[in-house]
Amino acid sequence: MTSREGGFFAATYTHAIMRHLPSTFAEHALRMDASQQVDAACASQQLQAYTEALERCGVRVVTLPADDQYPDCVFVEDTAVVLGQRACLTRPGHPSRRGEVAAMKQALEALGVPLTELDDPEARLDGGDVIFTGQEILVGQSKRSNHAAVESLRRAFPEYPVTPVPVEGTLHLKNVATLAEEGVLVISSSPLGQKVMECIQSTAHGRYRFLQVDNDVSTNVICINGCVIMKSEQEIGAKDYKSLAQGLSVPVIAVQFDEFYKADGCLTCCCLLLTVPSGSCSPVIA
Ligand code: CIR
Repeated sequence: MTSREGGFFAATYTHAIMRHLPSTFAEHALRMDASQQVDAACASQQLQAYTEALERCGVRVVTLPADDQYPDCVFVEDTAVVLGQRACLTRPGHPSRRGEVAAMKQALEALGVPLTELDDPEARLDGGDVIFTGQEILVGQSKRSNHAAVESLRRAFPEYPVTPVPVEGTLHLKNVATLAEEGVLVISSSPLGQKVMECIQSTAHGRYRFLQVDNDVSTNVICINGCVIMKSEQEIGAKDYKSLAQGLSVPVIAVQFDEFYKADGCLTCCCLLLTVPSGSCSPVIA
């Protein structure tokens, strides 16, 4: 549930939607840098550990079947934006990913989640560009997400301000910033991270504390039910690991996710977190 009373934001997630890894993932997932081979078996193990970490944070994980036609379909975050108990389906910026939305639509309907769609056919949006802070919606303006999506989200969620944030040189806004706890954004001290921070400081409606880490790869964390799931020390290095583990006021769980990073996937990208009121789910959804 989410509450805006008195500016307080608390989210209690009940469910996470994930998707199995398609057999086409290692060979055909979209990648900005194809120099490193993806190990599909290792990716499967990492996904299993990730699922267990989500379950430890108290959500029921619903895993949809993979679809080999869509090598990137494991990155479910990009197919919908969830705010409170409502969701808006996206129209992913890369044409090869648009067909992934249908399975998410079906899953959200089965869970009884009220759904809207982007009402402008020109709107392009990946969920990886959207940070809901509880006070407002920050939307990366990247190669994947455009201004028409900002306007569509304003109409879909008129109760929240929507703030565009230019993102250049990386895939999504959440590659350089995520919400870690109420009012706290993790941000990279890279030039892009600093630009994003300055934009949020000067144009956002909310006021945030920025927890700085050295590297973009360290910034993507999952804020879930009073915990943070973050990447392992092996993946992000001792300095950034310590900055996060000591800089946050909530317990952290670390997982290894580097096989997905080779295909530009972050931690947040493999789940869609939801709050489903009890009694609204259909019995069979996956
Ligand atoms: C893509 O290029 O669309 C995928 N290979 C990676 C998507 C990652 N999505 C995310 O972090 N939200």
